[in-house]
Amino acid sequence: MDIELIKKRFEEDGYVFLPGFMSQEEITDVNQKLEVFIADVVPGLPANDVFYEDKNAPETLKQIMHVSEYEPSFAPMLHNSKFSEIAGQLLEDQIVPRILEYFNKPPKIGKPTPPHQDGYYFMLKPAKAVTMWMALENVDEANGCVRYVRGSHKKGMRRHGRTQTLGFSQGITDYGLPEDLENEIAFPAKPGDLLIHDSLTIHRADGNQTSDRTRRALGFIYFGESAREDVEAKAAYQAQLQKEMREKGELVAE
Ligand SMILES: O=C(O)CCC(=O)C(=O)O
Repeated sequence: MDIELIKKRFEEDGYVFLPGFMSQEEITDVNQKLEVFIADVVPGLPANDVFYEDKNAPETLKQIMHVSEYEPSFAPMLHNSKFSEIAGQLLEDQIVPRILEYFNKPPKIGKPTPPHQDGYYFMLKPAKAVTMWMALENVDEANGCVRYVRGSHKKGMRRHGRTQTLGFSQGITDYGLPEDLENEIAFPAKPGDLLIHDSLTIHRADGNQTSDRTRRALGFIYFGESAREDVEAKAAYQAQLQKEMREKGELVAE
């Protein structure tokens, strides 16, 4: 797909699907590096950057924040790559690479991703940011593929409230209106397929209902340089969130 078509789809729908964005060889390499990182480095990372469905069971790993900071060999992927290039083209701005994250939904217990808009977490004015999500293995309805609500990026920010989902603390409180359900589209993906969405696009995913498959992916976030972050509001929000998580025993002591 050429860049003009990618931009057109992104602007109209609020997302774009790019099959085969990374080759099988590249994905094999990424998966190998991640496996070593998860075995050797992740067990020693601070609890607020690594989430497990069950914090006493390492095999239930569900999310790793700041992957490229803890494993610098991933930094070029976020900062200087075909991912960052396309982010700049879509945002029509200089970009600020924010984070490379790892997402998993372990078999049977991997929880749903609540319906949300990333912009609610980002707190930007204007809401100029994109998120990319790349499958690291086969992802479908059964193990929890991403679902977008087409055109939702044009309808403003919805009301969000606290969820019980570790790693996705905020969800749209009235999700499920007819216009949500009519426009929701599931995106099964193969390893190397890339989804890109606007920071106002509503998205969610089901839990992993399979008994033997994980659902691994990488997430990339880019802000437009002209977007301003509300730093104070964000710090207050993060502090409140961590307090709540500590009180509920979701964060292990560091
Ligand atoms: O991995 C998922 O289920 C969803 C990820 C997500 O919400 C995001 O990348 O913005």
